[in-house]
Amino acid sequence: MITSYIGLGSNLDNPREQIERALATLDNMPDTRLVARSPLYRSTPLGPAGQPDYINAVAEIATGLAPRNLLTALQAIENRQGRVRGQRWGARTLDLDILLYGDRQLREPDLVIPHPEMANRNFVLYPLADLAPDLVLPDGRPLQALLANVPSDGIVRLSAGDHCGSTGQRS
Ligand code: ROI
Repeated sequence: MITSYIGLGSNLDNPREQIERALATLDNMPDTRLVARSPLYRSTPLGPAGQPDYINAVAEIATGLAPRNLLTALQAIENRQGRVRGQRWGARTLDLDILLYGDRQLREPDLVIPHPEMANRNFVLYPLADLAPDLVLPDGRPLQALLANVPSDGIVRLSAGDHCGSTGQRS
């Protein structure tokens, strides 16, 4: 089994519910187990203005699926939860991104791992750091160094009562 981190984002149709549903579904994928989930975060949109704030989270999974099969399974979940591909960087009901897949580095036209934008996105790095503060990317960059380079504005951790407290829950 490989440890993989999945980024989740939603800003349409009750985003929190979309994320919670997707987390439950990740645990039901073939050959895959949800190991841990980050708290939920609210983040201002990166991309075109005029869209609602996002809810973001990161999941840690253990999977026996190959990267390509994992991508296909995630896209099926997006589609089942009503994802319509519209404007680039526009609002979406559910976005599931493979951030990391063990130490693998992959560069295919439609599948690049690690996720090429993860280092620039606070809404990915903060929840990832809740789950794996000591993580080092396959290219040797420590997660903490990346975190120090992104702004902390525009992102709020939703605390206990909002959801599940200040750190990730492992199951
Ligand atoms: N912006 C935020 N804050 N969160 C996201 O998950 C997100 N996802 C995207 C784009 C449109 C780039 N912007 C985002 O795909």
